[in-house]
Amino acid sequence: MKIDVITLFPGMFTGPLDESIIKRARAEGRLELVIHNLRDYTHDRHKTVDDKPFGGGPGMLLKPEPIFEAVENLARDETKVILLGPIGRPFTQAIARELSEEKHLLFLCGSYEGFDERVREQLVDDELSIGDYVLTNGNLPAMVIIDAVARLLPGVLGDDESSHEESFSNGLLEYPHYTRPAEYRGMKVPEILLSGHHAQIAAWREEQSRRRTQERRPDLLAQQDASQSAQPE
Ligand code: JF5
Repeated sequence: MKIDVITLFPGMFTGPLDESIIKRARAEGRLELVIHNLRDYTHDRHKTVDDKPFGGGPGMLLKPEPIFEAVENLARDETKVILLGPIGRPFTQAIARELSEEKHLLFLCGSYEGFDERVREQLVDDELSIGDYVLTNGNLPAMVIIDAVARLLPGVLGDDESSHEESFSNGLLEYPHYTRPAEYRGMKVPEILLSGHHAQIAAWREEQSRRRTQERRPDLLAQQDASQSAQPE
């Protein structure tokens, strides 16, 4: 997969996406990631990217011209152009799975007060939020989404890192995990996990997942019930 990012702060991306699993995915050619500076698409001496809002009010908006030029320069027919910000639809693991099937993603990272609405009307295919809070710009949200998508690309996770039993893969939170020693500071690993009874272990884990989800994220169970009782259209 190819991912392009258009940002005012390209330096923010070096580091987080240059370590660990994402570093390996890039080195192996499974993910091609290129960061572009929006200022490179300006033509004036001051490399102006923002301006005051029509109608007045506080703050600045990103002006449309550099963004249109950048997107027109980088996007192809198959490109999905994604805007990040608090008014986007909530990003989920299901959206991560869908995005991981795309050939080319282009992330537009806003700053200041955001984008001229014509960018949304003409250039943007989807607008995503990573949660109900406000950040200084869309760079961290872009990195979060790139990380969640890249680890789902074919061959990126090794067998030991498999995403099959992790939280959200079955709509539930993960069950508790233990490793050696079997007793540590008086705290014992649940007997069932040492028993070798694979079917009973699986049943225990499922029960733990349900309990934990009920306790911490009842909204996830409600969603599951809703999707299981939904009538086919
Ligand atoms: C941003 C205008 C972008 O604050 C966010 C954000 C919160 N959840 N998901 C994204 O993005 C930065 C702020 C204001 C555009």
